[in-house]
Amino acid sequence: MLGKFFKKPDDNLGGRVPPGQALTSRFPVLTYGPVQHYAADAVELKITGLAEPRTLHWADLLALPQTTLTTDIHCVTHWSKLDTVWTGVRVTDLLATLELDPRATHVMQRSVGGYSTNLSLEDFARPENLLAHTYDGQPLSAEHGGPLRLVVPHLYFWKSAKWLTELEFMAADTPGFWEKNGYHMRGDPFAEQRYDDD
Ligand SMILES: Nc1nc2c(c(=O)[nH]1)N[C@H]1C(S)=C(S)[C@@H](COP(=O)(O)O)O[C@H]1N2
Ligand SMILES: [Mo]
Repeated sequence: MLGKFFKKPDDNLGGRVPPGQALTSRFPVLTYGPVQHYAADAVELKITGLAEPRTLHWADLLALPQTTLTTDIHCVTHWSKLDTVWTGVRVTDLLATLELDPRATHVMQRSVGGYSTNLSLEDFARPENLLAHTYDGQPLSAEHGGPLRLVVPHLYFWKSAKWLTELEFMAADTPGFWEKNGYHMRGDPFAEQRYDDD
C-alpha cells in the first residue's frame, strides 16, 4: 500500500521514473541500525586496498573542487524522489588525486557503524556521483548520512553509503551488507535489479 505521501506517476515523466516506483516529495530516512552522530572535523575517509593508502580529513575534502548537482534518487522500497540537490566532491575529482593499482575493478564503500556496499569501478567513476556533505544548501543531516555520504544516483539508493569512512579498492566484486542479504550486486533501478535473482 502506498501512503498518502506517495504518488504513482501517470507516466514515467520521459523515462525518469523507473518501473515499480512511486514519487514522494518528502525525504524518507532508510537506515539499518542506529543513526550515526559525529562532527565534520571527525570525518576520516580512508582509501584502502588496491590504491596508495590515504586518509582524507574534512579540510582535504573541502580543498577539492566543490560541485552542486540535481539528481533523482530511487529506493528499492519503491519510492523515488526527483530533483534532489546535493553539494560535495565529485568522485571523479577524488579519483584524479588517487593512485589506483591497475588490478582494481571494484570498490567497497564502508560506513561508520559497519554498513557496506559494493560497486564496479565503472559505476563508481561516473561524473554525477558525489561525496556529498550538503543537501539543498544545508549541511547534510545525520539521519541522511551527514557529515559525509556517497550519492550514486543511477543505482538504487542502498548503493549510496551514509557516514562514509572507507573506500576499499578490490580486484573482484564482493558483496556488501544488503548484497549478502539477498539484494542484487549492481542494483540498476531501470532494469529493476532489486534481488539477487532479478
Ligand atoms: N551507512 C548506511 N548507509 C545507507 C543505509 C544504511 O542503513 N546505513 N541505507 C541505504 C538505503 S537502503 C537507502 S534507501 C539510503 C537511504 O538514504 P536516506 O535515509 O538519506 O533516504 O541510504 C543507504 N545508505
Ligand atoms: Mo533503500
